[in-house]
Amino acid sequence: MKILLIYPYWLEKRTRTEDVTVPPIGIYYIGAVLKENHYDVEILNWCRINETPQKIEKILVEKKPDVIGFSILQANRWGGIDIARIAKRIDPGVKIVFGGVTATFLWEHFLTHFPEIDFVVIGEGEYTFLNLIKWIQNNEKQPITRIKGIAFRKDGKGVRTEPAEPIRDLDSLPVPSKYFKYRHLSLTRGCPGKCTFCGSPKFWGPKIRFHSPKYFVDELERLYKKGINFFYFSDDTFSVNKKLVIRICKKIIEKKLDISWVAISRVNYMGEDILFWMRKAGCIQISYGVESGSKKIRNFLNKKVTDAQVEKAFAMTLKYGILPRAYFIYGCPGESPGTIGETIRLIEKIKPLVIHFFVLSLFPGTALYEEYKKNSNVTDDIWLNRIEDIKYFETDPKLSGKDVRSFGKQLQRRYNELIPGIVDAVALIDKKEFYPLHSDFCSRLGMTFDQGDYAKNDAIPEKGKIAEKLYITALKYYPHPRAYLGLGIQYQKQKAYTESIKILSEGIEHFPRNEQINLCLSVSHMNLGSFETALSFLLKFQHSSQALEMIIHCYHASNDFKTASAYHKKLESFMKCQK
Ligand code: B12
Ligand code: SF4
Repeated sequence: MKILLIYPYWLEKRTRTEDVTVPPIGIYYIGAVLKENHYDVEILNWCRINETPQKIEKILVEKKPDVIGFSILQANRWGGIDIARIAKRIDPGVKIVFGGVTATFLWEHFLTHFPEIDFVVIGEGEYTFLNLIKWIQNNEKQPITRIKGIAFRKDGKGVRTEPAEPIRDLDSLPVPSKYFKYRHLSLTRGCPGKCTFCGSPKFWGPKIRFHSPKYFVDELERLYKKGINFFYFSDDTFSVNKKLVIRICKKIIEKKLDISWVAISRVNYMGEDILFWMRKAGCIQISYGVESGSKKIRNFLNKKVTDAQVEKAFAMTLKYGILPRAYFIYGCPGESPGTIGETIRLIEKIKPLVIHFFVLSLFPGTALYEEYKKNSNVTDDIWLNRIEDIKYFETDPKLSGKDVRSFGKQLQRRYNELIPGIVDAVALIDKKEFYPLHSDFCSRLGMTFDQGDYAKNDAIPEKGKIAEKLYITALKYYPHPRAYLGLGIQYQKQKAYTESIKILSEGIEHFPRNEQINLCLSVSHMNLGSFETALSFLLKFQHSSQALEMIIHCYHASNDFKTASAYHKKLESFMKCQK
């Protein structure tokens, strides 16, 4: 029996794609349970297949699946439907199953309007899907109603079976990294919050479940051994159980996993003790949902945090050299120039190093969406439109889209202006054992202004200067290759080649084998016409095409065409081997 698990493409084109190109973690758990039960299962990340639609049919014809399970969020539900239609056209016998957050909340809608969908798995999917697969494999002999947690079509109408019990012991699940390679992990299921814009409380229920430190760190270690060293801990509130997180951090340190990771949490589940261990274990960023500076709006969103908690958490996080990142929502009921002003004042106080501003949207499964349906004639049929979500302002006559858009621009504009001052105000804890980590933090932040996200943002003033300052601060803490390289490049951009040579030479004293520093240093020498000196650094890296190109350039510039041509041949054969 061939099973495909597909993460389909979303509807709208995005400028930032990193948030939507990663398959949900759940799909790996589902895949692992099937593999553990010896099924032939494959995960297809089809979030971009709409760019080459002819491939859909070709691959489905080749793979001949018996069952296709789709992981459905709001944004990719039409992608799932489109692909399911093609699959049914190729083989009307293929079983189509929808699972995931949106499938769970819109199961009736899907089964009513889309005959190509055979089953919906409601909620936590691992064992429900396994049971469904076994049932299909056994030629559907038993009554389907015995399978808990699914919905199916009966006499043309969608019906659901009894809800499945939550998996009591999350560690009983096979570790997905045994079978797959990925970067997003989750420690928990459930969240202590009940925010009205979020589907998580209804999806996972009030009880929070955890993996043990052993399970979680084993999962990490396997991925690390597969060559991954950067991770996203994608929980609703990673630090909800502080003791557990500290044990995990200690285990990461004990096992000497040289990794970096980011996490998501709430400001009221933070403390100095946990931040200390998180940073030591490689945490470089924590995202917090702050949502608004207006208490009235935070109340409406049921975000139960105070300004004082927000301020404290941001200051503490930064102090340990972890980048505090804030999520804000605008376009909420009662949003006005006054509430936007309150949000700006809170931003000025908490000084987040990164902010994401979102327009308030309504998703099925959230309290806000239920409220909207109750107060209007709208039903789930609204999702027959090819839209990703509903913006709250579209449902509130007191808010205009034009105003909301201008609020968004105002927030972003003010934040851009604040960024240089926010960086200047960075104050890190003065503990010697943290100096190497602080150097890592400052140089990484420097990179974001130099080559990362902020480098592309023309609205931020004096990015080069900010990066330069950060690299210098980094080096005051501790020697770091990223800081030497970054500073060397900054000086090159200013045509200050002598300064660049000075700093890069210092870098080479600490990191003599670092290829990038050596190459960068030779660039400065080449710019000063010292080709022989440049060669003395380059010739150590004859396995690198970039170094070979520079070597050829140096010999040419020194009128040694014979040697240049010999290296040219070497480069050509090197490139052939690479192909
Ligand atoms: C971490 C996270 C992210 C991360 C990483 C996402 C990822 N690739 O894993 C980032 C930051 C990138 C992200 C981005 C966004 N997210 Co998000 N995210 C989450 C969060 C907090 C955790 C997801 C998670 O890992 N859960 C744990 C795993 C085990 O659950 P799972 O993946 O859902 O899988 C289980 C079931 O759903 C089911 N299942 C899933 N797939 C399948 C497939 C089959 C065949 C079957 C049978 C079952 C099944 O079984 C699985 C195992 O039990 C959830 C909230 C939540 N707790 O679920 C929001 C959530 C999924 N995100 C949400 C939103 C809105 C977004 C954004 C649109 C935000 C934005 N405005 O940009 C973007 C875009 C996401 C997209 N792809 O379209 C909403 C989704 C609403 C919706 N119905 O679509 C959620 C529910 C939060 C909310 N606000 O309500 N997100
Ligand atoms: S927004 Fe965050 S804190 Fe609020 S309920 Fe959702 S996951 Fe929990």
